Amino acid sequence: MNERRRSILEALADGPVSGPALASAHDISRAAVWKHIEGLRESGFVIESTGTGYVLESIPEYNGPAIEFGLEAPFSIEYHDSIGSTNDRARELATDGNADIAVVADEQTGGRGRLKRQWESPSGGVWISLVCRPTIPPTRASLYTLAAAVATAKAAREAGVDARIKWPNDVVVPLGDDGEYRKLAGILTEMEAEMDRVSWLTIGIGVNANIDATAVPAEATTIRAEAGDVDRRHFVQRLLEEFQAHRSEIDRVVPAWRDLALTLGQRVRVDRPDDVVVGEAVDVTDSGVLVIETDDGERVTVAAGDCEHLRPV
Ligand code: BT5
Repeated sequence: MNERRRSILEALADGPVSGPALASAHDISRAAVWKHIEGLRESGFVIESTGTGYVLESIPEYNGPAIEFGLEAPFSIEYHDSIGSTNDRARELATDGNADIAVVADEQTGGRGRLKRQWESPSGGVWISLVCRPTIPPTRASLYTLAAAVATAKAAREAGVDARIKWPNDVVVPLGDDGEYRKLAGILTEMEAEMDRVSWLTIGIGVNANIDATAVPAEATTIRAEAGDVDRRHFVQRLLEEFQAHRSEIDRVVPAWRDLALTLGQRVRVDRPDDVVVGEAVDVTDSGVLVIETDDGERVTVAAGDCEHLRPV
């Protein structure tokens, strides 16, 4: 939504406000005001014309302009009812030079996890990919993924779910006290970079929101199952606002991540491409690398891999 349309919408929300008053406040013609009102109506905003002017009666439940309206983060929203994968669309936008766009879909027909795994993405979930162009070296890129995990966990906690983070970036709900969990959300970050500089990042976030638990794998859970349905428009706004707060103060990310971590203190097994590390997860470094103390007392750092929580020995 462009700035003028957003400003007209804000005036309507505080309305009634007359066409001539809108025209003079925005320094545009009455015909141009009418065009904006019609455009907003086409996007699903219900705008009544009363004797004293226009007034906003309701906003659409979940689409691009609805998410942008009231959003306090500098992202524009590209919304799709159905798409193959929001990450694929985000990649196209990134390679075309765009930044700070969030691609949002109600349903994905080809949702992807890491290593080309399938990601179930039925209608009712929050499937979103952020296009970012931070001026950082590739070694700092994982902080953006951790920021997305923190933002997702915080938004889920506000929705009433006991969301925690499993290293590096799964948002999970604990089952009891021994490190077991069900997965609520996953994150898939892709990037293009040179040796010393990131060109772009696409951060794909999949949250099982208003979905029956039977529509996701058995070891997963949904916001519906944990806390009842969530207002997805508000959820996405809060997620983007928290992401913005953390990326603009990137040094806050790891402390915030630690506060939400379920993995620290757990016995873990991390599968790396060429070996396996087993031990206690004792810390994450300032760049998001996991520190594991193995059974023979050695400290091993792990930058990436599949992490499994094990039962204590
Ligand atoms: C992830 O992969 O956890 C990253 C998932 C990222 C999905 C988002 S949705 C928006 C954007 N567009 C995309 O196409 N992708 C991103 P990974 O850690 O590899 O986990 C994948 C595994 O989780 C699968 O092999 C299944 O076992 C399981 N899984 C599949 N669908 C699931 C779901 N909806 N909820 C929980 N687990 C699921």
